[in-house]
Amino acid sequence: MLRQLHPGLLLYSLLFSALFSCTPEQIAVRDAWILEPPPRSPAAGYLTIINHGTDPIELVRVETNVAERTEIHVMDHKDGRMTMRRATRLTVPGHDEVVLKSGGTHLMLINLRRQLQAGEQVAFVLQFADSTEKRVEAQVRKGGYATD
Ligand SMILES: [Cu+2]
Repeated sequence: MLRQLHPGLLLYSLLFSALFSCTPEQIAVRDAWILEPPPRSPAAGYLTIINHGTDPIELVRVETNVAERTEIHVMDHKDGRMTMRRATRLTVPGHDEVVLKSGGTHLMLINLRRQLQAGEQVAFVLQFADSTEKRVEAQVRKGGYATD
């Protein structure tokens, strides 16, 4: 024998399944900031990318309209010296995070279109290999500032 489902209960169960079928955001970005550069110099940018998903994610492109281009730079140890090298992508393993920080991996804003001043906010778009785009705001800070 078929019993009719109460309409309210049906709506409730639909909402319930909708809530649990949508996946939470896989990528989160926090603590984005830029070190205030000396005049006519490139600027270094730092941030933390968190991957909440199981699969690795890859940052493939970074853009901001304050610079002609933004590169991902990684540090290499060579004969006891640190050198920086451009990387074409940055991988964040599943359930992990990558911290871009002073002395380590960083963003390099090359050919700034204007002088950046401490206190201002700069918008960035981060593009990942799966074509996810993430907009972040980075604050310009003076050197020696604690990162968080
Ligand atoms: Cu660099």
